[in-house]
Amino acid sequence: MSAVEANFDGLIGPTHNYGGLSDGNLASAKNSGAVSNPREAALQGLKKMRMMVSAGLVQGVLPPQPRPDDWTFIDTRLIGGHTAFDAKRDIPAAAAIDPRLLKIAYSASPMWAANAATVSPSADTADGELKLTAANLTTMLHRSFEPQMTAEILRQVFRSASPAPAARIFPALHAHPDYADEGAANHVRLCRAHGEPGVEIFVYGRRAGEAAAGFPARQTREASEAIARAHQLRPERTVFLKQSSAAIAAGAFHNDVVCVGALETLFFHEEAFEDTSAALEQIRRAGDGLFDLRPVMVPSEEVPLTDAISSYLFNSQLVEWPDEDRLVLVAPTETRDTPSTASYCEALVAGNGPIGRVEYVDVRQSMRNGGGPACLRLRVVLTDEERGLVHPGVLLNGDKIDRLQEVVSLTYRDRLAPSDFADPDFAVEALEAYEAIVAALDLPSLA
Ligand code: SUG
Repeated sequence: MSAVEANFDGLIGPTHNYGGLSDGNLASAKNSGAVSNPREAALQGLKKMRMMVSAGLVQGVLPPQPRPDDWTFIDTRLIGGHTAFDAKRDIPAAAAIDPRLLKIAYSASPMWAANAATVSPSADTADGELKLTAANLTTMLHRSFEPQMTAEILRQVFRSASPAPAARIFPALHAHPDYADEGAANHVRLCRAHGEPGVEIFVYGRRAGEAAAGFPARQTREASEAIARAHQLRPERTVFLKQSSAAIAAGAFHNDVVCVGALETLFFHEEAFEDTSAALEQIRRAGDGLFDLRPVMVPSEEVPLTDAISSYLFNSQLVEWPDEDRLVLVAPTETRDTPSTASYCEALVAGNGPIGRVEYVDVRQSMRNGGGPACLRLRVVLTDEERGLVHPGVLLNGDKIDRLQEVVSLTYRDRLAPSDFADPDFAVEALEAYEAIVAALDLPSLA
């Protein structure tokens, strides 16, 4: 079946800030409290999307979520017994009661679309239906407020309630640490061609009930298994791998910080998996008859784990580029600025392996919160028919990107400091900017 891999990027929202909210995410901790520039952040993201569109790739966008978030105030009783949020009344009160919760209510974290859902293309599911499960994001408090709205956005984008849906959208798994799930950031799909059946690889950090010291492992094996069941994946084509605890301890809070895969290629760090040779063997066995695995392992000797994590070499998009024989790695500029990863990349493309070029993109505003190019996108393989059923408002072309740039430039601030959160006028401004974005995407029912 002919199919394309579409990237749906999260549009960075008007409240993008450095909250220091993610334990185990070194960049988030390092930049905690810094002044952010939401306008520049969103424009950097849009520039990346434009590059993909200009190359002839299919590019979609997912809207931000409204922030400050009503439910953060209501569910935590930050507004006492009131049942609806009122900016003028509640923002100053929240700033006095619990500034951290107020910051959480403002988090623009839905921008990292790789954590929105796990996606199984129709070629992999027993009933031939494209399936997505929204991630519950239970591990980090600020992210645990995302899943309901994420599922709603996905339902609208993939028109799941219509008589001809593009995809089936499952709500998030039960919100308990045993089912902790962070979506596509811990999921890799390999295949010969996007429209052909592939192998789905789920990478987990711990098992249900397992307590580990140090940074949290955000994905359980049980969560991944539950998704594989719901998505009707063929067991013999599904692989569950354990992420190495060394990687988590070094700051790889998702597998996509140390590994990325596309088509037959798996590009990963030597210390990404608990047992590398067993992992490759499992993948080969599952892919037998479907594709020939092309592993590209980056040795610790050439790129120490600490450099891999600070440069985000692996948090790159690995893309089949129109008119190019080999894959293109869309990497953050930090990878070019880190000596070990820069020289690794030079040697990589000079060799005759499956990766032929590196394209560097500036997403520094997001990177300072631990979100590279790959975090910002959700990959969805779409057959021609499915693509035709997607809500057209979110599929981008140059004109639509122009429009979004205009809205961002008009409605987003270029300077946001933590003290601004206590100002109710900022809350009103941010919600208005959100409404302008969803209107531009023709998603008015999300307003
Ligand atoms: O969940 N950062 C995000 C970054 C997510 C990156 N996604 C992938 N690797 N796929 C996180 O840790 C920081 C927010 C703050 O501190 O304000 C944050 O949520």
